[in-house]
Amino acid sequence: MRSESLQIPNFIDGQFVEPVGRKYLDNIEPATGKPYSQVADSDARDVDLAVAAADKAFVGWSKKPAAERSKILLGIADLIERDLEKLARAESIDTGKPLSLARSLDIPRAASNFRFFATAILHTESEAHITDNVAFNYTLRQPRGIAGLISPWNLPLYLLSWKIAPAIAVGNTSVAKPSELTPMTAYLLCEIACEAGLPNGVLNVVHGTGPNVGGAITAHPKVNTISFTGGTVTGREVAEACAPLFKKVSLELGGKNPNIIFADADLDAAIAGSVRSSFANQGQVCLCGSRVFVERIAYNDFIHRFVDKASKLKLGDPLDEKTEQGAIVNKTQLDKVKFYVDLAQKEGGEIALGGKSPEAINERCRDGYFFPPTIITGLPVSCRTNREEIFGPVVTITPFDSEEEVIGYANDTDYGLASSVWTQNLNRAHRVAEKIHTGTVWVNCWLVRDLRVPFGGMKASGVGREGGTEALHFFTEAKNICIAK
Ligand code: TXE
Repeated sequence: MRSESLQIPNFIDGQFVEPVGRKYLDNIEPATGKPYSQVADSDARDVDLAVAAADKAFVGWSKKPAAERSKILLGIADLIERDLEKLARAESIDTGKPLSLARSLDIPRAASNFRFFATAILHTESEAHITDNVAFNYTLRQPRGIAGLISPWNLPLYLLSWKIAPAIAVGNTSVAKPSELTPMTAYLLCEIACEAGLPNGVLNVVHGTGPNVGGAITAHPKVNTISFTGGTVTGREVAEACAPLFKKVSLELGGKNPNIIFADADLDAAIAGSVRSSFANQGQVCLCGSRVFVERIAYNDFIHRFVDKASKLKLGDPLDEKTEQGAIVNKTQLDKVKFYVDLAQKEGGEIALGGKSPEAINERCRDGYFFPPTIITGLPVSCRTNREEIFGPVVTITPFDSEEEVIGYANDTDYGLASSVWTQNLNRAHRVAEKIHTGTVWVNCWLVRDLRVPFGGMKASGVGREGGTEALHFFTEAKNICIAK
């Protein structure tokens, strides 16, 4: 365990450095509600230093053969795996998520992100187009320069590494900004990057608030590529800041994802999958299915069994091995969850499970931000609770009678990130998947992630795609070279 008084510094040009203004923010452990470290409260001056370091490093890094870049990224992946336990514990303390989840999902995925892009760059192809009798064209995909990478608090190392790995694999340098609520594993990653021999300035991490640091990154004229994951309201601000500077932008934003259960589904699988998709990470995953729709003939049976299974999830101290539901990330987010549970009741909803703050978990967690899995029924599809992103352990369940009706419900939202469909009818699965307006449709599963597939949202859930070739293309500039015959 680290010392309680740790002050998390910035990482610029391969060195851990104090923020220029020497200011720090408290870093609070959600399970206890108490500060356990501090994080640099940086500003535009620190971003300027990071950009200068990234700029200086670009020529050397971008010219390095892919095989050499690959080797360093593979080294980072190995070290993340070596430090799995330390990183998982740090992630659990910082976010409130169960240690078992950080150990089985977040940290292994961070290693996979580096390994995936480290090897992807060894297997790229370049397009060639022959213009009959006139010319020969080929496409060069070159690194763009400095990438600004802004990530949220729900899956800190998982999502930050999902941006850093492709950005630097293809030869860019980077200035990353983790969420100020969950900076610890980004700090530990910088130690790993040094040990793996990543050249100075390729990865720079500037900690601090969104407006001060994120705002300075999006406004910086030398940062020409921005990859952002976070809330939709912030995403709009990022887009507005980038537009006049013609930056290339990828936005992965919120969701209000439908989870559709047809009566012909394997109900055991659908219920187990729905409990996970509703409450994993306390519902704080942008892909969580927060609107559950169940075909009316299976509705009563589903609710009974779904409530029963969700009620058995063990809410507890995130560091307890048996805990399945940890703490909400901070008080603001907890208050937001409570607000929506109150609103749901004002809108006519009935609480089928949860809905109230739990008894104290234990002495250590007496002041922590806990809220139990909450299931709400009886709400109209178009009410606010069913339209606005809550981002907590709260789902609504609504019956439907026909395929057409439920497709209408699923699409009746400003968001379009992901959906799940549970059915044993293959034709129906294809039909429904085709008509749902989300970037990902899972059929008879949830959160199955192949890093090669395009990942991203439609409508207010974002712009652009991450993953596989999409990410390699996003972080490079395509240049056509036309040679006359
Ligand atoms: O996220 P923010 P917040 C949703 C969820 C949540 C809501 C707000 O509904 O309740 O968003 O959460 C940085 N310029 N999601 O406020 O602010 C910020 O410091 C540049 C969904 O915590 O979007 C952090 O690093 N950057 C989501 C990152 O943006 C700015 C995950 C995301 O924080 C900035 C998190 C600015 N002006 C919340 N302001 C998902 N889709 O996974 C803030 N930031």
